[in-house]
Amino acid sequence: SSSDGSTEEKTLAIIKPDGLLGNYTERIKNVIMDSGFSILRETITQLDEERASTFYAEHSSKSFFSSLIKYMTSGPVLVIVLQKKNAVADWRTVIGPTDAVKAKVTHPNSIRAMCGLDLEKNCVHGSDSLQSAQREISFFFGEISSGELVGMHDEL
Ligand code: RTP
Ligand code: MG
Repeated sequence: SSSDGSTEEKTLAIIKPDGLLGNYTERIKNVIMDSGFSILRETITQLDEERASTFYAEHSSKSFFSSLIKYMTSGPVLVIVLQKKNAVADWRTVIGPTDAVKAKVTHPNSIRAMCGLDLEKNCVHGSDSLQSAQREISFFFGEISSGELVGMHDEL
């Protein structure tokens, strides 16, 4: 599969606990729609320590890991499967850099600039590669058939 923008891709977005608590969902969804993404699936869930640790396993040896897990389990999250051409890279562009403080300076129109607080509390997640996207979508939703109708979703 390619990531050159020529084929439809799916990616995983999460509105993190601070994003949901701050009532940013509607504004984030407006950005999603304005950026040309389709929402394939969405679900609200409360991550426990084990599920959050598995989801972010790549960071398990980092100094910020325990703080990240505490943050991601501090309240419910909204998990969304997005689809469009070049979805993985385009969603990363739309959300902006990891550090929301820097995002406000360098990418003022990004989602993290809009609703993020700092390097940790940055209000949204985006898969970092096609491979990560596939793993993360399966983690929350199991397998989604490639022929699935755009616009079908199970909640909200
Ligand atoms: P995400 O995976 O959530 O989309 O974020 P990302 O790719 O931009 O950043 P990543 O390096 O994967 O880090 C995952 C999340 O960990 C928190 N973080 N804290 N205190 C720190 O140094 C630090 N660095 C990262 C953030 O919540 C980041 O989104
Ligand atoms: Mg990441």
